[in-house]
This record gives sequence, C-alpha cells and structure tokens, in this order.
Amino acid sequence: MADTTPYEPPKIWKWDPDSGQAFANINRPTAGAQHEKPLQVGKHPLQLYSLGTPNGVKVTILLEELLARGHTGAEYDAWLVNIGDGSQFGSGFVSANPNSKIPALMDHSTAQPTRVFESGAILLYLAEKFGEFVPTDPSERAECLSWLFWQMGATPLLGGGFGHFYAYAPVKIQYAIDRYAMEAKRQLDLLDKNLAERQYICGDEYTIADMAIYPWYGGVVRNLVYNAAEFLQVHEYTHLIRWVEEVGKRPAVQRGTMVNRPFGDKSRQLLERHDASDFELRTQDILDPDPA
Ligand SMILES: N[C@@H](CCC(=O)N[C@@H](CS)C(=O)NCC(=O)O)C(=O)O
Repeated sequence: MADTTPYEPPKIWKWDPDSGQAFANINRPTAGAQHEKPLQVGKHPLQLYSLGTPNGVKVTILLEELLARGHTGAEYDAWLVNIGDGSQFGSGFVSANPNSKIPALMDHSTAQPTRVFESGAILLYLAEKFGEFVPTDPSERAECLSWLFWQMGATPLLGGGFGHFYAYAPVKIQYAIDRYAMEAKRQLDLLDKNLAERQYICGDEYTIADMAIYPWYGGVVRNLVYNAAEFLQVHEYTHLIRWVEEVGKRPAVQRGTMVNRPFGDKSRQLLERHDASDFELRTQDILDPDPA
C-alpha cells in the first residue's frame, strides 16, 4: 500500500520498481525492446497486433465495417498481445510500435511492409486506404478529424486521469478524483450536447470519429470501465446514451468488440481472428467450454 503522508518530491526522481503502483509490473521509465520475440505473420496483407481494450477495438470495429461494405482487401489477421505479461516489449512488437502499446498494424500490401501505430493514425490510414468512413469534402473532413484528434487528446484524461485515480490507484486522493471527475463530466456533457443536434459525432454520416469515441465513452456509459456510472451520473447524458445504443447495435461493432478479447463472456471472446468464420467457430465458449 502506498504511503498517504504528504509527499515532498526529492531533487531527482528515481524509479522504485516496488512502489506498489497499479501496473508497476509492466511500467518502467524507459522505452525499447526488453526481450527477443518475432511477430507472427498470417495469410492476409493486414496484420493487427492488439488486445480488446477500447483502444484496440477501435481498429477491429473499422476493419469489420470495411469488410461489411465489401472491401475484401480489409481481411486481416488479429494477434493477441497480452500487455499484462509484457508482450508489448518484445522485439517484433517494438519494431511495429516503438511506443510499446497496442494496437499496432503492419500492412504487407505495400512494397515494403508499412507499420502504423497509435489507434487514431491506424483509423485514418485504413479509412484513406479504402476510401470509406472519412469524408472527402474539406469542411466535413475537418470536422471528422477534429473529433478524431479530440478523442486521442481528451481520453487520456478520462482513462489515465479519472479512471486511474478513481478505480486503480492504491490510495483514493480526493484532489485527483475531483479534478478528473470534473473533466470526465465535462467531456460527457460535450458529447451529449454535440449528439443532441446530430445523429453521429460529425453529422449525418457514421465515420472513424464515431469508431474512436464509442469504445471509450460507450464503456463509461454502459459501466463497463471504472464502475463509475453512478458516481458520474451518466444517465443524465440522454443524447449520448441514444448514440451509444445505436452504434452498439451495428453488427460490425458487435464483431469488432469480440476480437482479441480475453475477458468477459466466453461466447464474445475471439482471442485471435484469422477468418470471418472465426466468429462462429472459434470463440472461447467453443474452444474452451466450461465444465458441465
Ligand atoms: N494513444 C495510444 C494509446 C494506446 C494504449 O494506451 N494502449 C494500452 C492498452 S489500452 C497499452 O498497450 N498499454 C500497455 C503499456 O502501457 O505497457 C493509442 O491510442 O493507440
């Protein structure tokens, strides 16, 4: 348990691997590979290395949406990266993403394989590659990219700020929780007000901005992350709830949120995805059934 007495920072910060911080086993103050491990490569041009967290499922939702629109070139292999055991620090993964965080994409359809990291960059790369889910009209495109970049900048305050101090920190610090609960509610109110006037985040069209924002803010509204729905009084955000329900019903969203998911209901866990039939044939309730 961390010390709760007032903290006077030393002149020079030093890393304490036994600090008792949440995620202390994987976090460290350096970047780069920590062990040798090549990446696995499957049969499709697109190789995704990920985990079914909100950042991971943004990409699998888009890939499933592209396939639903008939883009067979969006077929992909999705490999599970277990960030709890440090797989993000393997040499192969680090060559795909030097930042050591899921998701990472390798596109083998280019002359030399193209690496893409940061979920927002992956969404934009794929949307541009297939000419879908990102508007071409300059004003509409600017609106879409504004909300996409908003999500990438805003959500660390929701997750790394509010979620960390409310749900994960070993001590509850009122100053930190107050600060980030205020910001979390401000963000929820912003989305609610935007969605009071529009069907989707950027207007009438469903875009990569919806796919980026849904996994995080849908998770909060549905109480799937941080167990804070009551604390944040999420029922107040009725327009946001309407949109979450609408997006959540899309078949591609249902499929995308199953990929690389090693937790929750076994019938919704597809640990690796290599073929469209895997959703019917290779979920964990089938591969690893509970004893009768
Ligand atoms: N800004 C990055 C954030 C990615 C991220 O934070 N991924 C987390 C899981 S959701 C991760 O891989 N954490 C492992 C670690 O920090 O070591 C993105 O959107 O791609």
